[in-house]
Amino acid sequence: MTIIRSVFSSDDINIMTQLIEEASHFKGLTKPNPMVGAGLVKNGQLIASGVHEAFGADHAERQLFNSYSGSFEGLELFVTLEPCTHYGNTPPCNSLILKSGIKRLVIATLDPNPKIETCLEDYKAHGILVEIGCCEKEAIELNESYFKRFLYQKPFVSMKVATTLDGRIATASGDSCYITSEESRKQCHRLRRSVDMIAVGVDTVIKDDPELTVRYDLLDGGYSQPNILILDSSLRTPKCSKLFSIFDKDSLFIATTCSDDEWAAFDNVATRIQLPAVSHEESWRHILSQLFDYQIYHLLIEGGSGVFSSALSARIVDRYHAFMSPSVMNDSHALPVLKGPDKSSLSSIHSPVSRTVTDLETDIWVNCKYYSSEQWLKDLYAQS
Ligand code: AOF
Ligand code: ZN
Repeated sequence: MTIIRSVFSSDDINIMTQLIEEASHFKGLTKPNPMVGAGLVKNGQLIASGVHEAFGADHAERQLFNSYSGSFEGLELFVTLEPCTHYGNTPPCNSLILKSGIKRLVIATLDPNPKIETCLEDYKAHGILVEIGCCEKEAIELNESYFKRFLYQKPFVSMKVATTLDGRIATASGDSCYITSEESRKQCHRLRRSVDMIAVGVDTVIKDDPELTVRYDLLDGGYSQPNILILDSSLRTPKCSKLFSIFDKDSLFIATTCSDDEWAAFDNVATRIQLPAVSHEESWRHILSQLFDYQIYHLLIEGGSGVFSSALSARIVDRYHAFMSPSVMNDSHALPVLKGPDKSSLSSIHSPVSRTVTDLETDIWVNCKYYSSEQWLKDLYAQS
């Protein structure tokens, strides 16, 4: 079916932008389901809104309809994602909408979930004008790991680095606590609670013995601790690492090329991601496809330099978060953030499609996006 996307007024865009913003406050609470916002509009004004607040809770549309007690006659409904048509954790939202009496339905973007049927004709038959495409790129960005999961069957990959202004992540002796400000670190923990898994290399585990947990009381309110992945081809992870006392076998994964005999010592404490003997760069493809089978839809890479470099070389990174302190080390032996192969030319520079810059106390946070929202939209509409 060819779906025509409409052109929208600035009032429409403002309303959808507000709903996307309201939905985004629940980042990390709805996963693996999407964040969704819905609003009722009268004479160009948003008069009531609803959001999807947690996995398994009412969808945004139902939350809105339950909280609104006025008449629906002649109202418009705005939704940041196409309404569902299936019985899942909750009954379908399209039947609520069909019998509501609204006159116009504005949808930011179609839903890539194959369970959802696009039923534009049904809305039309009930006298509802449907318009699609209002703030569609923003709506995709709101749920980027959800869209990647259904469009490409791959986990979304983010990478987070904390550096000095001269791009160093630790002193020559390995000291890195802490280069960035407390505000930067808090933001990093917010990032952690929004993902399904954090990945680090075995050298980081050996040198730093990290906990990789969400702290600063940021788990209060129903958030969950992400799973952990250690990239450790020859199984050098020390059994006394803190990670083993914090995480159990179901939440701690090790990607390795080791033999069954070598693995035996870890079998009761970690889940194995078995890799073929290929380069680190090539191994990412195998890692991501196995993680996807474990329902890992958003992976956050946290170090160290070798892991960052192989992920960038493999072109698997969708977002690069650089938390940068304005200080410099000015020491050529200090650890650089990247240790890529020495083959770059200006034409091979890895440039993002877009980026935002945010002040965090003394630091800046550069958030680079590498995927093309336009391409994702093309692929979404080609599939529907
Ligand atoms: C949500 N929240 O507000 C909307 C969703 O697991 P279920 O039964 O709740 O269904 C999840 C699917 O419902 C989800 O993948 C998406 O296709 C659709 N819409 N989901 O979690 C919402 N509107
Ligand atoms: Zn629904």
